[in-house]
Amino acid sequence: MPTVDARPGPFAFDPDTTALLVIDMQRDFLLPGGFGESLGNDVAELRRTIGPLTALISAWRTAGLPIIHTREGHLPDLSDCPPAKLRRGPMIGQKGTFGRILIRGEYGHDIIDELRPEPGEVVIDKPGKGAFYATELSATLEKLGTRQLVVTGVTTEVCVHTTVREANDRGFECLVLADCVGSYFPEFQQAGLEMIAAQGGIFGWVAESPALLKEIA
Ligand code: C5J
Repeated sequence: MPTVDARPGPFAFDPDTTALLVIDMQRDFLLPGGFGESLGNDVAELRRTIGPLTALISAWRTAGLPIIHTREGHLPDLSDCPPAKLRRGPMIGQKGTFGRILIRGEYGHDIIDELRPEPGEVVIDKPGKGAFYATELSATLEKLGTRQLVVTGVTTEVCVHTTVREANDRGFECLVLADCVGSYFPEFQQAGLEMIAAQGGIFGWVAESPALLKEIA
């Protein structure tokens, strides 16, 4: 079985039952001048994931393994956005540089050009931080026969963490790739990754993408 050099220990995986999850690599979060930057964030902290993710997605496609992309966002009438989320994120639904912020169908809500999904790849729209909540992700993974997830995307301590925790509770083994996940806050990036691998891998494993690429080349 292919085995990745990871923390807290080797991550052995069966390619037949492993899927790549690419979380929320959306223009609203990553583009200069967009929503993320308008909140005072440095989008360069997220954009450093684009190069490693491009290489990983390309290799994953060549290996013929499943890729699932997610997008955080809401229906145009915001009926799927809990009032509590809106109270703490009043910009959701407002007009931004790239259309209404975090609204499905708007330019800013979609995935960045560099990582555009290919036909046949699943794209899951999610209203929450976790990719399992109020989505078809569980059913999709069941149909694929997935037991292990390689988790990438943004942001490390929010949607990546929430999804890894949800996945862990559902019995999936998660490998999080440090160079393919990003946070606006370097200290959260570091702590977020440490939390996953701590205590014998309480939520999963952490590795760098070259260690995985070697195994699928
Ligand atoms: C956030 C996300 N940070 N995709 N969303 O609001 O992590």
